[in-house]
Amino acid sequence: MNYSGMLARSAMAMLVGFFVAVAPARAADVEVKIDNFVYNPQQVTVKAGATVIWTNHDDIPHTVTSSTGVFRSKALDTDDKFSFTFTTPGTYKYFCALHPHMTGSIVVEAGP
Ligand SMILES: [Cu+2]
Repeated sequence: MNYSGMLARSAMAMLVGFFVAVAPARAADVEVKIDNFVYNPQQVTVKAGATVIWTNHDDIPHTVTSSTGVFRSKALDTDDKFSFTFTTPGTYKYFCALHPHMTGSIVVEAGP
């Protein structure tokens, strides 16, 4: 192999190494939609380390408020998002502070 061929090979190896290094090693994000006064899906099971992202699709504000004070969003306007990363296994119930009949829960299982 000539010199430029070796250069091309090592450049390729560096590129591959770069993409492996930046690949995120974490649990997948999970989305919950707020639609028509309902959290959908109402119950979600995730692995520890996962981030849950709520998006308000209603044209009135809602919140995502933990029943035990673990997390609390501001009032989310239309298309606003709120996210929280769950690191500790357990069951996390939440509700909408503006419409307390709206409830949901996140079940967090021990990580992989
Ligand atoms: Cu609400």
